[in-house]
Amino acid sequence: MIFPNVLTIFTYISIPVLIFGEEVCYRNKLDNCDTKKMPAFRYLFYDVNPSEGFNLRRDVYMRMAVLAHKLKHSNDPILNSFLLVLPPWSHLMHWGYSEDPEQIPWSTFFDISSLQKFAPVIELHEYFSYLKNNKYTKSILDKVYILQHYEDMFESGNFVDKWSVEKCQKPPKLRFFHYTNITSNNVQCLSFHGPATKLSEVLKQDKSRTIMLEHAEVALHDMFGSQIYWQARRSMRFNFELRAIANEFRQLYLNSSDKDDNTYLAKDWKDDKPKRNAIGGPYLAVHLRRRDFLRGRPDDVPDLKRVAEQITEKLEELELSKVFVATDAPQKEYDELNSLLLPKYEIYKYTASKTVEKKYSAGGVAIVDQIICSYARYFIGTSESTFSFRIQEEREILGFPTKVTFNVLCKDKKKCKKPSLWKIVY
Ligand SMILES: Nc1nc2c(ncn2[C@@H]2O[C@H](COP(=O)(O)OP(=O)(O)O)[C@@H](O)[C@H]2O)c(=O)[nH]1
Ligand SMILES: *[C@@H]1O[C@H](CO)[C@@H](O)[C@H](O)[C@H]1NC(C)=O
Ligand SMILES: *[C@@H]1O[C@H](CO)[C@@H](O)[C@H](O)[C@H]1NC(C)=O
Ligand SMILES: [Mg+2]
Repeated sequence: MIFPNVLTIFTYISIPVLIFGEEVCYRNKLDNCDTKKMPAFRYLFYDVNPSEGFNLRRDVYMRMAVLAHKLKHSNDPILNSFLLVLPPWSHLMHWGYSEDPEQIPWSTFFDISSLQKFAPVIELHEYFSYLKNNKYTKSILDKVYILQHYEDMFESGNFVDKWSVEKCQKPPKLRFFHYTNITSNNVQCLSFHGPATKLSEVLKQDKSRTIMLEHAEVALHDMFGSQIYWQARRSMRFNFELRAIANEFRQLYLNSSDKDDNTYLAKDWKDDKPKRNAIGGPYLAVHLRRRDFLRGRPDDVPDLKRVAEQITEKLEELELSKVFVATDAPQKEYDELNSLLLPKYEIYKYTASKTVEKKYSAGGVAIVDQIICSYARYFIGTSESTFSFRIQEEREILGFPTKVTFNVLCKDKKKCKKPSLWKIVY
């Protein structure tokens, strides 16, 4: 399996120069720099509240990627030398884990060269390699900002964008990415309200070469659903092999191919053209979110009998016989749903081989589920699930008419929330 060369970033960013030490060496002021050393970048690290799931983390990435994209295009040498360091995936709540952190790099799930066509990103292990090449045995971050919400914001109703270094609301955590060899002697709490790009004000006044932002989810989108949001989103192409696994499943069980379904994408997301004529494979796809949603959102999640009714109704209306179900439900619940459907309907579920599961973890399996849902003729998601949101976005990128995408399972017919419609912008 060939993975994209993550070092291609150096062909795409003009090469400045670096000195390790207190001072940052900027590319416009090369005279102060030792030109024989490594490229001089500033490094922006970030992490997200540990309890957040994979698909909200993808959303936080987009906010940080938009920030990194804007920094890179800034004329200010203090700002345009930043690289965004991708936080490895460890201990995700839904993925079932043991003591040792998994430290899964982003290349396991995403096509790094695609990400790099939008924002200057590198993996943490690459950063480690730079350090090692320079005989460093640990990483001491120059500055850590722990983002926190203003405490009085909601009471005062004062939602002006602002930031200030303040007293920490919680004792700061001094462990980063589950590594023991990353530390910092300079940790501050940053009360923050505003879009992620406002963090450039913080990064401008702080000359540190390595800066970590903890709880990056506190920073918001500049404009959710804007053109730049969609560029960041389109750059998040999945890893090639995961796409190939999903395509094989479509072909083998669902008689679905890009040629018949009119779901071709350009090789490079930058060449994607606006379109609304995707047909999709001859199957209905349902994302059925269960487990913690059953407890956490009892008013949104229907029982399996209602789910079976809605599937049947839609298959009849679309004159289809196949339904693909992506779900986190235990096998027992899936079997029950299956038994509630008439035998004339065929129900499909993706089950990963041991090899795929080992190589890609629960995260990769979930991505294959998401991809298969993306190519269906009609999609029904689960209300308020970020897993479903990401599928809807993927379908916008593939060019489906909105009415076959923005649908959710209903608790009952009278209490049916319509999902928000986030149309793609080019
Ligand atoms: N394989 C698979 N996993 C799922 C599915 N739905 C949820 N999950 C798992 O549960 C997690 C849900 O968390 P998250 O990504 O935060 O989405 P949300 O909680 O639905 O908003 C996913 O990351 C998956 O690990 C599904 O349809 N298929
Ligand atoms: C920190 O530890 C990890 C895991 O042991 C290792 O892979 C990495 O290279 C180390 N970083 C440095 C800078 O030595
Ligand atoms: C698969 O799809 C093609 C194209 O729509 C169609 O001609 C063919 O009959 C289908 N095959 C099966 C087995 O349904
Ligand atoms: Mg979640």
